[in-house]
Amino acid sequence: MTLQDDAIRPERGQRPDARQDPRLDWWRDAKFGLFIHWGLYAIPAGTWKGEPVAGLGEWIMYRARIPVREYEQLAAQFNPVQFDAAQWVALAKAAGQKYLVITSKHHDGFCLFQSKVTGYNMADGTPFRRDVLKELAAECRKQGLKLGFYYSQTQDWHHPDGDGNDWDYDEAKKDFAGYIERYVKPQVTELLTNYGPICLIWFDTPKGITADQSESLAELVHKLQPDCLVSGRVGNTLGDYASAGDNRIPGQAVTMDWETPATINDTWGFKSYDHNWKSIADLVRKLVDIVSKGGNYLLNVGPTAEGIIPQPSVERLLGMGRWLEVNGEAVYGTRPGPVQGLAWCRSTAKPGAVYLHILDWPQGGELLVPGVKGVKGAYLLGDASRAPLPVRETDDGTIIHGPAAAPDEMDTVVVLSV
Ligand code: FHN
Repeated sequence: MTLQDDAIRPERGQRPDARQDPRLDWWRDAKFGLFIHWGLYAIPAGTWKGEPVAGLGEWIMYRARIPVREYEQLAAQFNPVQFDAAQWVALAKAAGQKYLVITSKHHDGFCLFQSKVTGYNMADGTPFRRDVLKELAAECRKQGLKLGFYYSQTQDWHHPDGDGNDWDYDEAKKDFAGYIERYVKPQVTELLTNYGPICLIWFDTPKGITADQSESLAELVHKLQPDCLVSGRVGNTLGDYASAGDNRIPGQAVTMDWETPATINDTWGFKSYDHNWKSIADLVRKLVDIVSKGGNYLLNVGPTAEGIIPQPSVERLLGMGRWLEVNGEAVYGTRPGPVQGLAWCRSTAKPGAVYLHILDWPQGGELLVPGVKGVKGAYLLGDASRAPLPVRETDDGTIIHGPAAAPDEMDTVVVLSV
């Protein structure tokens, strides 16, 4: 296993002393989480003044250089009457996801939570007048899902001293340090005080944040909730775990705790005309690829302004959940397996078991697995009767005789007792 990979920038890497930290054990076993990007950008949904705006949906304010005074008026229209925290949490559960991370504040500065330092928030600044994070926190507790908050610590296009908005504010006059002290820290404190146990804070786009600033944010999180994890995107290699680039999967197993944040279509925040949906098979294979390399998959949905998770996302998450229902044993709680670097196969492992994930079933069903020896037995995880498959050891590894045709076109899991 390598320590680093191109997909993971060093500054978003893991704090070296976190590598053996037992606070991460639940996260190391969880493997699959739900990311939710939701905010005012769901209202324009990729179109501003009748024109489609290129790029990610949640970046519309930046891409169209929308003045603060204009953009913030969207808050008066944000009334997601269909929002139902119970449904969102139930969807994550049915998908087999073990934690949920939602944008408490994205780069546009709008907050989904009630905050004493700004009225630019869901509970005080919209007709909805509800703290959706409170409702999600209650539901997560009820349904047994861990809850984390995304928080944009560096970029804030609404705050005069936040990073990124050079069309309303003069960058040279910004007091970024003051913004971190008097705005970011009080908000992080609110998030870690008012919503019960929070499993992680997902800081993002560190950009020019200094090492001292990153460190003081990580320290604040750990002081308020010692078990709360900090994402690698707090910057300066000070996260509890590393963050790969968006939708990036390392080429090989990595000796770090790491996660790939990813989209089901192309955008994070809802865009009405982004229909570039990945297939269920593609998503299952990405999950397995990531897990076989030691990572977690944080897969995103972008609800609409009404509070609906788009149906294509729902269908795909439920499809993944159906696959995990049968094959979850080969995903949750596993570590990278001994078979690495093959195009047709991934592997995960637990004490006493190796799980071969066959992505491309060989014609005739004879699996030649290099490098694995001492196999005591083999069966298909999808076979409830656990009928033993013939196994033969060779000089180079092991040959397993499976069914002639692929039992599962997405990924057939063969369990080896070792
Ligand atoms: O700029 C953001 C983007 O909008 C989105 O939130 C992703 C999620 O990983 N993070 C940033 C880009 O890497």
